[in-house]
Amino acid sequence: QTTRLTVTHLLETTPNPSQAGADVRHGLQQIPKTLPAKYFYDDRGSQLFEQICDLPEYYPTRTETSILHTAAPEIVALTGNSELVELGSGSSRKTRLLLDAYSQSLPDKTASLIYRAIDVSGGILQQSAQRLLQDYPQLQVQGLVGTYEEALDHLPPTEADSRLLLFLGSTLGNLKPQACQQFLERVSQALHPGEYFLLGVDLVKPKPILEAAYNDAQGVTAEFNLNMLAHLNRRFEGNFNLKQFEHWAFFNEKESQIEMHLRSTVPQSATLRQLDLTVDLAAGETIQTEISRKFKPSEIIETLKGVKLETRHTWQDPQNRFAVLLSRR
Ligand code: AVJ
Repeated sequence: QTTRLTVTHLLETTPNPSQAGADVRHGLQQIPKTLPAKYFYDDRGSQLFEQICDLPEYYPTRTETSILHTAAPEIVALTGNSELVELGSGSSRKTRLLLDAYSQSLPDKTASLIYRAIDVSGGILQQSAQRLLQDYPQLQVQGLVGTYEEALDHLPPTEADSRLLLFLGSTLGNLKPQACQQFLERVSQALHPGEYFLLGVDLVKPKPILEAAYNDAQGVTAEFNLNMLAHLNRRFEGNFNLKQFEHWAFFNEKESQIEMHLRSTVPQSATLRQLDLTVDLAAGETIQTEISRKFKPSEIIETLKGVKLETRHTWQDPQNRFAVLLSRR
């Protein structure tokens, strides 16, 4: 039997390890202080995120899943024999809907389906890949542990007729407009003409619904937010005292984005020894840990068009909470 799983660690092959944490240093020296959202996702953070996805208040995952349930056979019909590449694969739970549809379209039992999963969290990647192999006998999985940028630069040539690049869950919303534009340019460059991009985005909606989704009653989102400091403590020999911070999330209507912050409840300082960095915080001072932009479909279609990605189909739920767009390079 051939090997059906390979996992490559891009982080460990980063040419310049002295750059590690440069983004943390930069963010903590900004006014106001910020931290990159990707630091949510150590193995513990990815687990907490999975819990968030099941919360009653957190509608995006459930809504996108229901959209994909309907859309999957249509996506297969539109894209044909494609390998799947996913940025931020996590548990790959939603991907299964596509794998189901693609598996059914394979010509015979000897044909194979290729799935390249990219995630910064090696633990969740390994675990999800193993589960997929048990459930999909014709599947070959390549795991790439690394950031989106690293992965887009390391995409191997396609073995199938085409490629479908997945970017689900509205992770695009974590990027400010300029970074978003640059990221999509990179996506477009990574695709050959005729290949596809499937994008899931959360849509603008009334503030109470949005704010409830990021302030759940069980406090899982608060724990997820605070875990970023625990991650930094582990990763960079830090001493952030999690008890002296509180979760703060609100919808900024002007920017059309949820903002998550960690608010210092006392005057304090913390050191990240490995970065040789000490940060001082006043009582009430905040560190922004995430923006989660909420989009209008027309605006996204325009942005995609600007980077040569032509939207072929848009699916939305009946309440227009979330949209899934299929674009072609
Ligand atoms: C995975 C980035 C889309 O912004 O809704 C969930 C992350 N943060 N609850 C989002 C998140 C707080 C999520 N994204």
